[in-house]
Amino acid sequence: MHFDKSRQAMKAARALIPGGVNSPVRAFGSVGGDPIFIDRAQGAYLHDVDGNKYIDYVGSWGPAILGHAHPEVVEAIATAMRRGLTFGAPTEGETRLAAAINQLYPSMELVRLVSSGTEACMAALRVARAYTNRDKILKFSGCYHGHADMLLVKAGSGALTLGLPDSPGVPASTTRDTLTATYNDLDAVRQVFAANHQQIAVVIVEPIIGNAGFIRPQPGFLEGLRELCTAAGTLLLFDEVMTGCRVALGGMQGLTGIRPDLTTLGKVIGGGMPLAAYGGRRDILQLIAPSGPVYQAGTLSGNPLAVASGLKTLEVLQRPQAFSDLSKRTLQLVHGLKAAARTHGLPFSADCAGGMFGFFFHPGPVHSLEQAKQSQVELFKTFFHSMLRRGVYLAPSAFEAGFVSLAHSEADIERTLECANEAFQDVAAAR
Ligand code: KE4
Repeated sequence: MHFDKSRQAMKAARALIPGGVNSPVRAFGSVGGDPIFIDRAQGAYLHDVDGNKYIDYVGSWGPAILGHAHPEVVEAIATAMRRGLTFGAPTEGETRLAAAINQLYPSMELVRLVSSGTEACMAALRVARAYTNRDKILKFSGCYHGHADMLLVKAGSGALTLGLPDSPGVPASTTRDTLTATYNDLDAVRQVFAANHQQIAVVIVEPIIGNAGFIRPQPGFLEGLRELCTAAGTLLLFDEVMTGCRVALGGMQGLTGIRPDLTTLGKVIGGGMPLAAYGGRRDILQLIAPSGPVYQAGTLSGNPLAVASGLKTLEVLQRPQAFSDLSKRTLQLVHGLKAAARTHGLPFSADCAGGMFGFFFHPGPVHSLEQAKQSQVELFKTFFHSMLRRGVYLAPSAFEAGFVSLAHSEADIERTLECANEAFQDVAAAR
């Protein structure tokens, strides 16, 4: 396997695009080497510009849950395209998508469609601050909620991967009201609430962290947040941009029965097209313009092509057996990885929920960013490149989650585990 054309492509890209990529985590910054440039993708497979084929476990960071270029989604977009790409005026498809989301997320009594998860989180925080007439927000270290200024504090994902959890260019005045606590540490949260009595507008949380690797909430943590928020008149915002329709059709709120006041969604609900959403209690969301004074807008919000893609994706995902098959495949992958790592005596822990998984070169358990950072990133780098050379494309960062699609077959999972066994051998030899 050679990567000559990707290397040339990266050289050309660097001359015109910061770091050669349009999103930092794509740059292989923490694993070293140049990223592979994708030529095309189909189902569970990516094909790079050098003609190499990979089983894909990034899935564009979540959206490609049906597999790439699903024929029914492509046809839905093509049909929509022939009727016009964008109107800047309401369409009935947007109402149908809002209804589909509301059916899966009853807590989202009103839904506003936007173009990215960043926009969704930014707007949700704005309306939370307006509703409570409070300025402070509480987030958790290692959680990533997009790149809005006030959220770039101890952020996860690319910021963490590149060791830039707090970004230059963000005025202190903007993050002065952003409080942080350690994930899964309810006592720490109680202390923050006590020190900021009746001043916190909203707690924003990834109900399973997917941006510091895969970190599950401990029993009682999310329930504790719900109680603390209710008691303090603080809103609870589940950022389900990654977990939504991924860990379960109804997200973590569906799995846990916890009803957040606000929710953000993205990725899967656009099926690969730029679409995200925020929503929640009617008495909160009706403050959003034009029904209320809280301003938020977007030229391409609710774009007809993205809506067609999202509607078809959610339709296919809700077919009988679809989600249970996805969950089964993911579990098979994680069990196989743990077994293979164990035979090579490696410090390794892995976990999954629905079609989302993660692993650390760490004996586990990993309950927080602080613990995730104790994982052996050097072992991850060796594993990542060893898998890449064998035709398995993992997230190019030790602090990201992985994603399986409906297109991943039993044979793909078995092939992946064969490669993992050899890659773990490389890791053990390199130790
Ligand atoms: P976008 O603005 O990238 O659409 O969504 C931001 C966002 C918000 N909330 C959560 C929980 C998220 O995971 C994300 C984006 N996730 C990253 C993957 N770790 C996107 C990949 C990237 O930044 O290129």
